[in-house]
Amino acid sequence: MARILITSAIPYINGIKHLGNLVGSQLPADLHARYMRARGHEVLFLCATDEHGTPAELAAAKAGKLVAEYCAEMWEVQDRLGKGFRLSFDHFGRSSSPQNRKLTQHFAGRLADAGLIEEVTEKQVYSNADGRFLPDRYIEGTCPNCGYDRARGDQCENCTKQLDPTDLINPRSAISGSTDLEVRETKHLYLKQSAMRGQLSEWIDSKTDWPILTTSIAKKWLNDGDGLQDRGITRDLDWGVPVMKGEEPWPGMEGKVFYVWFDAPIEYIACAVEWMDSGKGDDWERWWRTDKGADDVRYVQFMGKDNVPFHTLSFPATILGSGEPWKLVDYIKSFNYLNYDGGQFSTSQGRGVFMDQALEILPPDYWRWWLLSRAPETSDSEFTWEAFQQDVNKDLADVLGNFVSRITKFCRSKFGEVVPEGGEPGEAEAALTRALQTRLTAYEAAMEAIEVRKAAAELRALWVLGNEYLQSAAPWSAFKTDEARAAAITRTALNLIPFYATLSAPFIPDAAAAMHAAMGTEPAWPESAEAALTALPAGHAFTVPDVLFRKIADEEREEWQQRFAGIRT
Ligand code: B3M
Ligand code: ZN
Repeated sequence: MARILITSAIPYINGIKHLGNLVGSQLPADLHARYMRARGHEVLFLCATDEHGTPAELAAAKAGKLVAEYCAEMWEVQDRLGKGFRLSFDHFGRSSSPQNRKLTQHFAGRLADAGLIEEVTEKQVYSNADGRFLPDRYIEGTCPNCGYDRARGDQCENCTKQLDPTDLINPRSAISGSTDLEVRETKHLYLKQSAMRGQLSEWIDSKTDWPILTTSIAKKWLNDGDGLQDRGITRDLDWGVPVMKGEEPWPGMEGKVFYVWFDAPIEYIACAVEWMDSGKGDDWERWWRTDKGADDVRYVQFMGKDNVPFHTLSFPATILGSGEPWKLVDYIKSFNYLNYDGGQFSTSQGRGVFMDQALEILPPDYWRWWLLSRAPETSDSEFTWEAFQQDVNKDLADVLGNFVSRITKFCRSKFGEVVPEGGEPGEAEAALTRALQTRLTAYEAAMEAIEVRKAAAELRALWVLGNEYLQSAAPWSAFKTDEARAAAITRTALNLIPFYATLSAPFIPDAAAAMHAAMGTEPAWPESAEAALTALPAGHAFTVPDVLFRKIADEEREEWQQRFAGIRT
């Protein structure tokens, strides 16, 4: 038995996440957590909301709420939706927690003591009307390159040119629209990441088993001239972790906060402290401190590809720079993007299907199965309503659901709701066992390797084998001439239900629970296909479950397609 620490990238607080966000981090992390628990490992699975930064402040202002109040409410919403999708976090924390505040200030103090922090005075745009400094992307104006009148201070969306706020013609505040802007001097802390290039490079080079997507992004940033620039870790904002050197004030930094990307990954650690403080956990340090037993832990992170540089360079720079024995990540699983029906999912534009909307139209298993079986692993993938309908109807309704319903109903009509007695397994059962064993081994290997699509394909193949067996062994025909033979087939097929339930649970936990409940069984990972097929003794009682998966009709699909074609308001 191993100990496995799993974190999902922590979603921003400002709004409900779309299905592309879900499949890029939380959902595959949940798949891994569920699988590892099912194999008997000790798992700590953590996630949280990422609550700091300008977007949170602005979203709160737009909602007419105090930012702390807004965050507390949105945390509730995200927590509820996470539960709705059956995300099995051991703790769903908040980056605004006192635990994270303390740890973030602690890390900053350690980095300063190690000589890795530099104070830099720079010029930044200040808005008199808003009474605040404006981050580059909150300054708008006309693009000097293409004339687009809503270019942002960091980039023109129209011609993609990278800009400085001072390049803009007629600059104005994106918050208030005010043109009363001036350039002021302000002091910030910079983390000297460049001083750690050698250490980081060596660490990344040692990770030969990482997915190519992860290492290629990490190496690009590491080796690109400005990829590992020293990085500003403070901001002139009200909302965030106040800048402190450990527990000491930081002269000259009064009224400033740490940059959201500095404190967000530290929340992975703080979340374990929250977990313990909430009474759910025992000892967080045995998961996070290598001097307290965490060197036995395997730490796996899940995230979208845009988050990779922060997890392969910035956060490790914080950890290594502290000079303290913190656990470093062992494996980073990253994902490409899921697109939506010919374009991109977009939170700011309200384009696509969002977590709350998805659950309004179908239960979580339908989405979990589709998203995971089509996870954007080796390239971007695309959600289309046609593909969704087709896969749900085929894989879940026709293959798995139909198998379970057919054999339980057949048994009930001929033998009653008990596993029938009589007959012996024959050649057909031996062949089935061999085929199942091959797929089971492949499924386990893919799940261990976190090859999500491959694992889904193997699981689907396992379901198909049961269906094919039932079709060709045809107990309804055998029953007419040889009742004992029909009993042996039925017994074999009934045994497949708890086998499928256990194997499928990481993907479709609700259906798996319903299958176990109907069969009067408990999840137990099978020793082998052979053992699984003879697990239920004759005489074991069961009930016919309700329909596990319903089909999506063409009219429904069209209706949803239309409903979600526009933009969420
Ligand atoms: N909140 C970005 C995102 O949700 C960011 C991740 C933080 S992980 C420490 O994609
Ligand atoms: Zn432009």
